Amino acid sequence: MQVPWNFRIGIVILGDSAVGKSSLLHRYTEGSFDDSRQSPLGIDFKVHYLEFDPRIVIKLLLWDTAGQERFRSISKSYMRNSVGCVLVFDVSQRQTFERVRKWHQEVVDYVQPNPMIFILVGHKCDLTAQREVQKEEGVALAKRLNMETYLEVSSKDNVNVNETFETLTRGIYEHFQKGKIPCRENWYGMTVGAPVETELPPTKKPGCKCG
Ligand SMILES: Nc1nc2c(ncn2[C@@H]2O[C@H](COP(=O)(O)OP(=O)(O)OP(=O)(O)O)[C@@H](O)[C@H]2O)c(=O)[nH]1
Ligand SMILES: [Mg+2]
Repeated sequence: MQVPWNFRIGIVILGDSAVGKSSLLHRYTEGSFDDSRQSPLGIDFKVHYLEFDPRIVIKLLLWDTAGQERFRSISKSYMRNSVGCVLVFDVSQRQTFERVRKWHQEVVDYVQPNPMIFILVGHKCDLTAQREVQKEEGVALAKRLNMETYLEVSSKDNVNVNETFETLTRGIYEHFQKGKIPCRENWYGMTVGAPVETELPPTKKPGCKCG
């Protein structure tokens, strides 16, 4: 079914392999945690709708990329047509946190001159005993890299999953309202004012004899 929307926003999910990117997207769009899934193609795509007050409907195009280096060239094309990035690390694997700066720099370099709004996710916060990165470190890094915010998330226990996508989308929308997101031709990161799509049959014009 076609749903009317006011804005269409592309969001890419990035981060090292096995930090839980696919699980996060699955939890957000399907509402469940599935331990058995694997995407062999290195890319997955979902559509999700969000509604803000007063009745602003946002169509999210959500791109799940694979963390492994061999998939990087595929991931790049999705970076280019996104305006938002969920940058994920695993709080129980310190090296994934240490690579966040590198991911951030790579994305910024690659998408310029287009803007990219980031949110930092410390994932698998349910793994309390194995934790190797503290919340304060995530907060400080998100601030230093000028990201929207830092959230501690668990797809397994459904903690802060909706908040991640809602906070990022709201941040993008606010940037747009402040004129910080230009709408360029041939760039699909953010599309505005799309026609309202309905499934209603076309109305007959008065005096029309046909049909
Ligand atoms: N404890 C815990 N484990 C999780 C969570 N989210 C994902 N996992 C596990 O982490 C592993 C990797 O999850 P994926 O979602 O496949 O990770 P990915 O980032 O998509 O990995 P790539 O596609 O290889 O880049 C799986 O065994 C998941 O079950 C979580 O919130 N908590
Ligand atoms: Mg994956």
